[in-house]
Amino acid sequence: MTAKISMPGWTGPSTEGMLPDIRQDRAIQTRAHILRAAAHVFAEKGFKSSSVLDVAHQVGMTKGAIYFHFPTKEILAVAVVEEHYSRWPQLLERILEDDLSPLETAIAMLDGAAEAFANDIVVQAGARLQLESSVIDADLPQPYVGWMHLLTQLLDAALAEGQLRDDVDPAAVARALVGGFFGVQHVSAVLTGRSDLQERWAELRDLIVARIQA
Ligand code: LUB
Repeated sequence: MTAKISMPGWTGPSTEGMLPDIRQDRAIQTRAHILRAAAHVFAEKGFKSSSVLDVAHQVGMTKGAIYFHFPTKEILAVAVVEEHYSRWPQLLERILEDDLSPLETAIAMLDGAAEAFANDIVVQAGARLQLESSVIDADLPQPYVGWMHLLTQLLDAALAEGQLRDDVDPAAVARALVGGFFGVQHVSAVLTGRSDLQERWAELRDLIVARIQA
C-alpha cells in the first residue's frame, strides 16, 4: 500500500506515490510485535496469570500502546489463537508447491505442524489458550475441525488415487490423526517441553501410515 506523501521543498524528481504508507506499515509491524510478545507471555504464564502489563514489558511498550491495538486481554488472546491457525494455510501453500501426492501432502502438513508446535511460540501459545478456553470470556476459533476437514479431503483423494487400502475410511483416519497428533504434542509438551515432539509424532505417524497405505 502506498500513499501520496508531499515532500515540502523537495526539488529532485517527484517521489509522489513511491514512498510506502509509513503509518500503516508501522501499525502493522507494531501489531505483529505485540502479538508475538503476547504469545511469549501466554505460552509461559497462561491466560489468567498474564496481564496486559506483562505484554507491555515484554515488548517494551506502554499499556496504552497495547490497548490501542488490542482493547482487552481477551481480544489479545483471540488474536493470538487466530494467528496460530493462520499458520496452516501458509504451510499448505508452501507444501503444495512441491507437487506431492495427496497422502504425502497430508503427512507433510502434519510433519510441518510438529515442527511448528516444537518451535513456534505463537503456535504454542495458541494451543495453551485453547486448553484454557473455559476461562477466556471470548469466542476462540473452533479447534481441530479445520485439520479434520483438510485431512479428510486429502485422504479422500489418496483413496481415489489408490494410495490407501480399500477398507480405509478417510474421515475416520483424519479424526484419528487429529486426536493422535493433539495427544502426542500435549504429552510431549508436559513431559519434555516439546523437545521430543518431532520424534514422538514420527512414531505415531509411521504406525498409522503403515496401517492405511496400499
Ligand atoms: C491441533 C491443537 C493441537 C489438532 O487444531 C487444533 O486446535 C490443534 C490446539 O488446539 O493439535 C491436531 C493437528
